[in-house]
Amino acid sequence: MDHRRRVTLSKRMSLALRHEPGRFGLTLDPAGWVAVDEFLAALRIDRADFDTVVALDDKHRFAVADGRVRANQGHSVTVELGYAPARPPAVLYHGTSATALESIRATGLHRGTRHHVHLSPDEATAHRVGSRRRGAVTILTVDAAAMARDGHVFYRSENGVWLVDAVPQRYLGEP
Ligand code: HQG
Repeated sequence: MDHRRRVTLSKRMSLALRHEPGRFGLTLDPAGWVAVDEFLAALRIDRADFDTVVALDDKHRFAVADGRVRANQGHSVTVELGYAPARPPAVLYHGTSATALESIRATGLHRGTRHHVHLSPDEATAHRVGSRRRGAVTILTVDAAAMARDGHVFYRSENGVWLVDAVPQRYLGEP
């Protein structure tokens, strides 16, 4: 399977597991899992292709365990992922488009349609996240140590993305 096909399949799988399971006739359990067999039938993907996407996905977006699959993060549907609160590194990063900066400076980072604000452990990752947007990329630093001290709860997804409810503007800076 070539790279393009893998990306296409990964996007469809993400759509089904994060945002619109109903569109594929699927129901996720409360933690976001669905049986692999059911998932493959619903998306009309064969097992070998599925295994390839899961194994080679550049961000390890999918977890497979006990015959079930789920997305590690990124949901807009309600799920309880069950990650334990975790102590973040002192600084985390957020990559976004330069055009969002003014609004972010005014109101902080909001989670939008997703469950959490997504933060990256390093600038390079944040840059890749921000590059999904049009135009120039901006990297913001997040004073995670101060946030944690002030009682904000952080989670780290299975695939290394840091999650938090919101980032008030006073914790934001520039690298
Ligand atoms: C922006 C991808 C204006 C925020 C990535 C972002 C990530 C504001 C956008 C994961 C704002 C939300 C999540 C404010 C936040 N004013 N804009 N006050 N607060 N924003 O896609 O972080 O490839 O929901 O900066 O790698 O871009 O899907 O979040 O640009 O890990 O696996 O609102 O999605 O992973 O966009 O990306 P998103 P994100 P996958």
